Order: sequence, then structure tokens, then C-alpha cells
Amino acid sequence: MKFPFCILTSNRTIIQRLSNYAFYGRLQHVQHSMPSKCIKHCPVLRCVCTDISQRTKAYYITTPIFYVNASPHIGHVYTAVTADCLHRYKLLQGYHSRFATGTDEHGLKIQQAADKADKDPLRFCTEVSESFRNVFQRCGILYTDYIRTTEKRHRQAVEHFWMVLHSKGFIYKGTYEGWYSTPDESFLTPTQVTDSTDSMGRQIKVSTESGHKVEWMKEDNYMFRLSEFREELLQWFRSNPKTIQPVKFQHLVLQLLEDDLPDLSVSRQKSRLQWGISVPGDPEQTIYVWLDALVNYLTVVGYPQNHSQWWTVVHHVIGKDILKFHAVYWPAFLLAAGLPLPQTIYVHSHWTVEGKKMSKSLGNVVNPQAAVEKFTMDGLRYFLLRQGVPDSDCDYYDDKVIKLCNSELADALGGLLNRCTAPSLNPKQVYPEFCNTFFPKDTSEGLDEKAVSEDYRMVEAVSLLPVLVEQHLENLHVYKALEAISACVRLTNGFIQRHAPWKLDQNDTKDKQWLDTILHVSLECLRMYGILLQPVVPGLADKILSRLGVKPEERSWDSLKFLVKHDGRDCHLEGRALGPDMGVLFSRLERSQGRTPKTATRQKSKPQ
Ligand code: ME8
Repeated sequence: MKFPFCILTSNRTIIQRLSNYAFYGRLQHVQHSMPSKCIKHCPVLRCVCTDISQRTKAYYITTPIFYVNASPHIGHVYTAVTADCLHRYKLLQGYHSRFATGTDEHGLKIQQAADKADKDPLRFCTEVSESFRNVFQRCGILYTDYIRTTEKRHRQAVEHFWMVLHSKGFIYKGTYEGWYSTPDESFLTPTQVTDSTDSMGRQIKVSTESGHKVEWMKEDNYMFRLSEFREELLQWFRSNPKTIQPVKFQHLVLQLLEDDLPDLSVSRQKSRLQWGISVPGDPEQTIYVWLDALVNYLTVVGYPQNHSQWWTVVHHVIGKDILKFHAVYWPAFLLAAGLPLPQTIYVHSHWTVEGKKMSKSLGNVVNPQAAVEKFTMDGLRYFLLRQGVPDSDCDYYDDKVIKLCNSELADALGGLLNRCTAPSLNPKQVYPEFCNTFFPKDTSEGLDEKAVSEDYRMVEAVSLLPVLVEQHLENLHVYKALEAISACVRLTNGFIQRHAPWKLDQNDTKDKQWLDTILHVSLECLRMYGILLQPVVPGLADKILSRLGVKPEERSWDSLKFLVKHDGRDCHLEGRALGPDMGVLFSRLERSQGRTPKTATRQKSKPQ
């Protein structure tokens, strides 16, 4: 078997050796044994994994690993829910999806936070790491792997990775002199630093991007030959314009790469930083926390022994604050190590709270546990994914959550479910029959036709919805997918309202058939919404589908075949008993006097 792509290199030996490898996973062994210069100039190693996810039906998605110096907040949950949504979506599409998250536990700021809490660093990390796990559990984050950088498997992976870079000549001993920001664990060039004053009115230097204080640092340590990768990274991004999504962030990275790319310090003196992984063979140096942290993505999939299968299908979800680390440092490290580059880096913007940056000092950090208690897991997930626009920052406030959940989940979706499953309209409580006479495929077909042009438009919109949703999810525009679903829910409510089935005479045969047809179309719409909403609001989607009597094995992406009766095919759901749970889909949220909302049992949209 030959590679289905073009090998753009003039090096005959490489072509010869690569073509001996039919399966991409084995390419990594080639890479390890090749001289670094050859690897770097062999574009095949970069382009080979395009669409490999589709071919192998394997998918690997990651979140950043979260610092344990602070408790989880709504921003962390947003990242995790976004990745979770993609993971669930891939599972529904029949992919073997792996989803990794975890905690970043090394570095100066963790060391300082543990000192401040007067706790042993590992105990401190364990406690905070547990709190992330708890929050993720409350938010329905269905991760398959949870990694902590203090684990032995991770230390071994980092040590191996370091040795590969070192043996290939990409790490050398040097002196770093320049600015360093501990809160960002980041080295900065003079152009990335600006003057400011601290709370005591003293002159200080801060990072232009984050506003955090920086310090001048001069240290003997190990340097990574980052500068050597500038051209190659530029080439990679130019020839893979969809690697970073949304595209706005790819432009930012290209701009970054237009500037000088100095070599990167990848270790700190042990005397300054003890809490980390020692440089192999040099106990006086600790590995730079970002090199340590980024390798977590490899550790999870069994690097250095068993990562091949998963490493070709990796997709990262990150916040905009860590773009440089993932889109410049990480690909450069991977190229140096002779490993494939990520398929996608999904970037999202940040949440502010009532117009302000979330910060402990402002006391406006939104606690996700409390938010789940107030709005339920599905309510919070829906809000974050419906309002979160990756391209720009979004503002959080409680009233906004209440308003959105009430109008779209309680009233529109809950009301629709309530109306079209109401025992008054469907006393037998079965999936009703569709009658083509009243809703013919061809509008000029029948005299008894009752469907009007808006109904046909609705049917068309719902038929096209899965493709649209898929497109938006692939681009991480979950909010657009939800906007499209919400628009269709409105159309279906309009359909019911227009034909007012509660006015039909159930003792009249024709009326009854038309009533059943209206209900059948509405339930078919709801079935589509239920399936499509599973990645976002798994609890509510389950309620909808269970109420419609849709079995678990009938909920995959393959089951998104809408209104087959309309096309003259059999619908196996007709006549099937509806599920017994007639409870409210989503209880309206109400603001209590103390501004804290609580759930209410009243539902605005009553069954007719
Ligand atoms: O950066 N809005 O960890 P971290 C939205 N350990 N998302 C936010 C946010 C906000 N206000 N604040 C944080 C680190 N996030 C490193 C990562 S990965 C190898 C190492 C999200 O805990 C956002 O995705 O400071 C950010 O990138 C992530 O939390 C990690 O933040």
C-alpha cells in the first residue's frame, strides 16, 4: 500500500524509507531513527495525518491541564464542557473517542501556593486536583483520562521526551537573561513588557498581554533551539489554514511568527524551583513547567511506547491565553522530537463577569458548583455553550443564565414536548401515525392536503439541521449549532400553534388523522432536537428521547433520519408506546429575593 499523498522532498533516502511504511502509526519509528535535519525538512511528516481521524474512526481530544493554584471556576468549566461536547458528538458519530483532562501541578506558582497554604505541595495538589474532578463530575464532563503531572508515568514521559530533544541536538546549555512572569510561567521579550505601578505606587514592569508583574532573570540553564523552527511553523500554518480554529487565532499566530523567535529557556535552576521534574542527568536543574505540562498530552496516550495510534488524531481545546504555548512551542517541540503535529487547535475566548475580568481580588469568581446548584447541570452547560462565542470574550451574569434557560429550555423546548405529548391530545400515549394525504410530499398531490407552505419550509429546515449542526460543531461554533436548533424549535412551536390540534375533533376520522399527523411531525422534530442536543445537554436530551420512547441504540448520529414517512418509507416508531415520565422537562428558574435564583416547578407553556 502506498501513501495517498505527495512526498514533497528531494531527499531520495527519506522517500525510500518512508514508502516502506504503509501505516502512518509506524512512521514515528522512522522519524526517531532519522537525522533531525531530515525530519525537519520533510513535510510529509506534517501533512500525512490530514483526515486520518475519518479513516481510522479514532479521535483524541484534550483540554489544557488546569493549574492547581486556584479553585475551579466557570472559565475552566467552559473549556471542559466545550471539549466534552466535541467528545460526545464524536461518540455519537461512531468514533472511538478519547477525552483527556487533568491538572498541572508543577512550577513556581504552585510551590508558592502550597507554601502559602502551609501544606506539603503534593498534598496541596491532590486536594485541588480532587476539587477539579468533583466539579467536572457535577458538570457531566465525560472524560476518559485524567492526568496529574505529579504522576510517575508523566515524569517518565517527560524525561524521555527531554532525552529525545537533547540527543537530537535541540537542547543546549546556555544562559538566559530576560523577563520572566511567574503567574504566567512565561519568558517575555522586551517588546512584550510595559511599565506600570504596583498597589504601593512603586514602578514595576508587567506583561503587556496578561498585566502580570515580571522580573528580570539571569540564569544558566538549558535552551531549546526554538529559532530553528520559525520557518517550518510558518510553512505548516500556511499550508494547513484550518489547523487553528477560529481562523482569527491562526492569523494571530502567523503574526507572532513574523517576529523574531528567540531560543527558549527550558529549565530553571533547582535553587529557584524545586517543585518539578529534574533535568535528566543534571539534578541542579528543573524542567520548565510548560515543557513538562505540554507533554501531558503524550503521557495520556502511553508515550513513549504506545502513543502512535492516538497521536495522529489529537485535537486540543485551549483558551486564548495559552495560544503561544500550544501553537508555537508545542509544535516546535513535536517537530524536534519527530512526532506528528496536532490536527486541530480549537481556541476560545474568555468569560468576564458582569463586565470585569474574573479575579480573586475582585471577589467575582463564579463557582461552578454553586452555578450547577442554581441552574442545574444542563442549564449551566446550555448557557455556556449557547452564549460562549469562541472569537470574542463573553460576559456572565446570573440573570442572563435565567433568561436564556427559561426562554429556550423551559418555555420553547419544554413547552413543545409538553404540548405534543399531552394525554389530552394523545390519550393512547403512543407515537402517532403520519398520514401523507394531509401532508403530501408533492404539494399539488391531494385535495385533502392541510399542510401549508410554512410547514414545508419547517420540514426542509429540520431535514437540513444535522448537516448544519455538524458543520458548526466541527468549527467549534457550538453556539451557532444551538442557534440553529433553537430556530427550528421555534418553527415547530409555530407549526403546532398554526394548526391548533386541540381544536380538532378526535371523534372525526379525518380530524383525528390530521391531529396524529401534526403530532407525528412534531415528535419527529423533537426526536431530531433530542439527538442533536445530546452533546450539549445530555440530561435533557435523555428526558426528551425517553419520553418519545426512543431506545438508547436509536440515538446515534445515524438515527438522524427525519420524517421518513414523508418520503414514503416506513417509520418503525409509529405505534410505539411513549415513555412514562410526564414530568416537566426543565423547571423555570426564578430569582429569589437575595438575587439567587431557584428552580420553580411552574412551567409557562401548559399542555393544551
Ligand atoms: O494555563 N474564561 O492553566 P490555567 C474562559 N496549566 N476560559 C478560561 C478562563 C476564563 N476566564 N480562565 C481560564 C494553564 N480559562 C496551564 C495549561 S496545558 C498544557 C497547561 C481556561 O488553569 C482556558 O482554557 O491557568 C485556559 O487556557 C485554561 O482554563 C487553563 O487555565
